[in-house]
Amino acid sequence: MATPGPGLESISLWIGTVGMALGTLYFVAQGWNVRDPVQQEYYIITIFIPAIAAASYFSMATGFGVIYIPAPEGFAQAAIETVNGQEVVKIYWARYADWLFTTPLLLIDLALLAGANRNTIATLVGLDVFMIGTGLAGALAREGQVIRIVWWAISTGALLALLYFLLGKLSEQAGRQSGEVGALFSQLRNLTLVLWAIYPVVWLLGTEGGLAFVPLGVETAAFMVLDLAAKVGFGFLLLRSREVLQATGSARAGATAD
Ligand code: RET
Repeated sequence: MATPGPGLESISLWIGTVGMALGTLYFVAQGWNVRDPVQQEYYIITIFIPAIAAASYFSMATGFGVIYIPAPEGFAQAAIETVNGQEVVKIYWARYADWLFTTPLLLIDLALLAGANRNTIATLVGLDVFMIGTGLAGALAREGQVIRIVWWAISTGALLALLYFLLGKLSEQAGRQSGEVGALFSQLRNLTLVLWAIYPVVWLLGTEGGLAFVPLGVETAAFMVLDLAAKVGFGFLLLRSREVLQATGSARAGATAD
């Protein structure tokens, strides 16, 4: 019962597992001979991102990262399954465990590139953890569809504040970096803005929102593609420019507290 059956859902979870594992191995191989401590910092952070996701995807593919909750009031019939005569909704909780750790790590990568100060980093990470935490509350809430969507709105509010901060404060701090660091920052920031904004839409239209406009298989595939792009795609773009990464270290060494 707990293992996802064959089909798009299961295939997506296995592609996610293998893709994240290959991404991890690729970053490890690429970073093996890196001796510069500033570059190493980026490798350490960026290697853990797909590594954590690979574990999370493996847990979902094998049925551990799944929980069935009683069908909340107001849910579309298409989002509901009947298991042992009970109406339930299948929720992949392991996604949130993954995101809770990996999204702050992605933001720390961006913040390091931008040469951000501690307060900026703390604000970004705080908003992010709040966003994932309230998203998890929404995913597990049994009090009815309306309550779940209120959780979604709270979480999306945190996302909007976070994206506003990325565009404002963090970009301003990145603007003080050299031209090529600034260009890499802008590229990764734009990728983040676009990809992150799609997550709440998939959630709302998929099973979690109870609307079930998008079936669970399609939703699982969509999250898998987004996760691979936001983690492995992001890491690939970041780590391929070693000279740029190194330049951020000399800028940081020369920077005074701001
Ligand atoms: C949730 C719940 C509903 C509201 C919002 C959400 C945002 C999720 C985001 C996730 C980003 C994940 C990434 C994973 C890395 O690969 C939790 C779906 C706003 C933005 C980038």
